[in-house]
Amino acid sequence: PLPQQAPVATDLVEDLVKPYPVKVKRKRAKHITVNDPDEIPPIEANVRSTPGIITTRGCCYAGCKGVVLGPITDVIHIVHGPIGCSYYAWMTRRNQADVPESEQDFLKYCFSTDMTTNEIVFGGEKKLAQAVREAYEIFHPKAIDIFSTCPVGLIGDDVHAVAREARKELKIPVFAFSCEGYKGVSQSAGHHIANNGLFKNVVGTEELPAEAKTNPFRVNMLGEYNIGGDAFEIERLLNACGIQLVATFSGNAQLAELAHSQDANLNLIQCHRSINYMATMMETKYGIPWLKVNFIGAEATAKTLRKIARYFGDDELTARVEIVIAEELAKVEPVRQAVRARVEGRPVMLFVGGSRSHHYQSLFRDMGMPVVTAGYEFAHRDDYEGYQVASTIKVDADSRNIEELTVEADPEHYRARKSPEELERLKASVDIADYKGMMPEMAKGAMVVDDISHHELEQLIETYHPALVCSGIKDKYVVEKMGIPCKQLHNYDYGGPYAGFRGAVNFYQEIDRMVNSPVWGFIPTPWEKQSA
Ligand code: CFM
Ligand code: HCA
Repeated sequence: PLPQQAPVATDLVEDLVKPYPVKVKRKRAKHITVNDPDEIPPIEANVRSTPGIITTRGCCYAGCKGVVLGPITDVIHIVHGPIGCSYYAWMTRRNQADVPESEQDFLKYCFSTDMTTNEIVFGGEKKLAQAVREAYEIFHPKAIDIFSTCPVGLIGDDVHAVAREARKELKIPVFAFSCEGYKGVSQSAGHHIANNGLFKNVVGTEELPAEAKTNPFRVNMLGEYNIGGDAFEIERLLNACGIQLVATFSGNAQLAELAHSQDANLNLIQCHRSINYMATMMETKYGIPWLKVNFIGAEATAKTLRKIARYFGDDELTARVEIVIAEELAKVEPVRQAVRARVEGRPVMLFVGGSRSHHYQSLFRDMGMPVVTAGYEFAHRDDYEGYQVASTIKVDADSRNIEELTVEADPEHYRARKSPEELERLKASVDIADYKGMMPEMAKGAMVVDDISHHELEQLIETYHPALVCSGIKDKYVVEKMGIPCKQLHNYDYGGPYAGFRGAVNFYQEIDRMVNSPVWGFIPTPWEKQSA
């Protein structure tokens, strides 16, 4: 059931954009709408931010290096650019890894060419080639990747030529990414560039050893970056159910795991926004079907495990999954009930990235906290309005039916066409009530705001008097100075994991501590100041 919704002022859209100049007003109004799950209103998304509105978006380099490729532990990631591009992204995302002693781990390092005026004027290729050589001589990594920042594209350094030469010289894979920060309109372009490079250069370059192929339930997790340890909890649950995790793209990931990931027989997508490209390419080339999942929230995790079991259609697996769910929920439920009694009905606002503003609504639903307004920084329209939920299967948002799609297969590469039985199992595993996108799963009357500005955020806080705002570092202290606790849903502040069952317990307790802390009583909110 959808959560209860607080009443909304009907002229709020008009109010929010009122102080803007005419052109900006017209533009921003298209990104703001009042939700109706039965008749999804259109919303503008994935377009250039309006200059000057103070967006919270990241850049193409952030999406490529920071998000998708940076978490790979045994590759040296060299950033070709001014040192700030590296410094401000150094461990701030809190993607974690648990690397065996015998393996290389460069996660905590920060490699940069430290581009300065000299390279801007005379070119930076030589310095880059030298940096690659030095990194190799000191660390002897299995592979090196190079990431372009804004100035690289502007001055025209050929990073791919440097990578080519380095490959010949060092005899290890060296690949470059043209992910200059200004490309595209957000980090989204960087995800796409990273997925293409990873698919072209890494996936399928190794085989899973025969002894690792005996379990018929072999999955990859796609779009799970192990922020605050989420991937550890997901792996624990999959193991407990007897499901083999081949690779995670790319949380706690080593190159070899990604290189033989084509030997999994199902892809599970957690963050659709950053990695749907990979799922599609792996389906087309290797015939691996994919399923959209959500491990955020206890109810959502239980559903996800059942969905996987339904796909494999094995009685023993199904029985094991039910045992795991029962055992885990028995531990979750007392905490959930206790917290719910203290937080129920208190309004929340959610403005994060490209998928969490949707997924975290499951956790707030568990606690009975209504999400009165939410939006993404950079997601695309399908993330708002509804997207494909499994390979070759789409839930039609209007009729709520399952539609079958045909895959445009490349006959040269397409190895294993899906059998009719596989298709049937896929269909059976898709619950059409689930994962249709943010708006079909949000209450009627909730405000949806894309690429929110600071002005809009502040005004929405004054309108809704939320008990909690969830956002990132660019808003956190602005919000807290207004007397409202702000939970970072990017890096989880100092907490996590929040995925799976243990994660849900962590999250309930954390939110309880935050919204019920007496400290907020000492900071008057703007509306308390006004009435004083
Ligand atoms: Fe996917 Fe992410 Fe997100 Fe994302 Fe990001 Fe992130 Fe995010 Mo920050 S991949 S879209 S580009 S779930 S870094 S781990 S928290 S904005 S909501
Ligand atoms: C990025 C990474 C980021 C930023 C988080 C924030 C992350 O976009 O460059 O603004 O708080 O999750 O670390 O999304």
